[in-house]
Amino acid sequence: MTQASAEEIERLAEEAEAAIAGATSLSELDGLRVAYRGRKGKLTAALKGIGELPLEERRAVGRAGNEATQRLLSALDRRGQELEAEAAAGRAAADQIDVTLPGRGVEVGHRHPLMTTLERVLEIFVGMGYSVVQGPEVEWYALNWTALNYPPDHPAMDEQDSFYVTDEVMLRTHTSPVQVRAMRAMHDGSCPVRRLDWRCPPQEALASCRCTPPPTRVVVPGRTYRRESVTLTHHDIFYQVECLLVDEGITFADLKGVLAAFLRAYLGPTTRVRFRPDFFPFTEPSADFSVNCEFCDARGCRFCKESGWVEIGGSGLVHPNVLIAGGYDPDRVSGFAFGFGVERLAQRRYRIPHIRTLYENDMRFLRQF
Ligand code: FA5
Repeated sequence: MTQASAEEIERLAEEAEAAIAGATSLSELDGLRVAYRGRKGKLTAALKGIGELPLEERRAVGRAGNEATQRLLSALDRRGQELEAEAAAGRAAADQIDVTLPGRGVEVGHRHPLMTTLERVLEIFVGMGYSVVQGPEVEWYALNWTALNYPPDHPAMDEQDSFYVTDEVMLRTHTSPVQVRAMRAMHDGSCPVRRLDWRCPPQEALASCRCTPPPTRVVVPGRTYRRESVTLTHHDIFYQVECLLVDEGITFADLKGVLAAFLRAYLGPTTRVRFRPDFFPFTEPSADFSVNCEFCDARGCRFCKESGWVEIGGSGLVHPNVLIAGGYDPDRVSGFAFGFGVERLAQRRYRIPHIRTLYENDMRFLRQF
């Protein structure tokens, strides 16, 4: 092999520079580095026999070789930096966020309107000094009826058609049995009333009392069950809230005051409240209570059965026999109680025409709350 001339080496350098300038990737660039400067590269080969040249020529070829190597290195370096910059710009473009795109929303869950209603209701009563207590949904017949002064086979039981588990056990039709449970819970630990079988005749409760129970002031939320067809305002499962106050000297005026204060706190200060005589075996006297219908502005509609009033619940002064069942002496104390439907209240507050929508879990409905 004859040694390349200085001109040939310069041409090689030009060729390499052109190839490097046209490289489109870092790996292609690396290939070119190997092709010219590698152990078997073109430039390396062109400079191989330089030692055998006469001195003058060796100087010229040597200089050309050094220049060619410098040009090659700086061309590789320059193009390398350009390609790195292009790659970085590409990555940045790919990572860019388009802030004008609509966001991917995260759906936040929230309380069911019935639970919101219940929480607010309890908050109001707790604010008035009542304690929240609960009782079982599967209840003794003796507490759902007998302890509440229902004589055997009394027709009033038919008004609350029931689901029975056994002859003695049923799904409670109202939260009123918790009245008796709450009163007995006020007796001190040593009083036999605390340990009485719930099914014992009510008179036994008072007869066996060995203490003077303090006043009972409770509010009782809970689910209740009745065999009923579904209408705009009736369901077979529904929530009630019961309120019971037993103390010395409680009158119907206290009942009206507390109830009206509660209804106005929950439904608004302009709410009109109406009491009408009613009958419940466990209160005497008894009254149902209604508020003005919001759907028709009290002019009369399907929701209020054309009356302009929506019945919310029943109330009255606790019957002496129920005080006895709770182990209280009716000659010493008196009390009031009332109970109402939570769905009915929510319907009136949020203008929900059909109770069923509270149980269907249709998201289009629930999202409105
Ligand atoms: C009672 O349940 C009595 N325990 C209330 C009571 C308590 C009276 C304390 C005196 C003292 P009534 O059956 O009327 O009463 O029901 C009370 C309220 O529960 C009704 O006014 C209504 O708001 C609601 N309610 C009754 N039945 C249903 C039903 N099927 N679906 C939805 N709500 C109902």
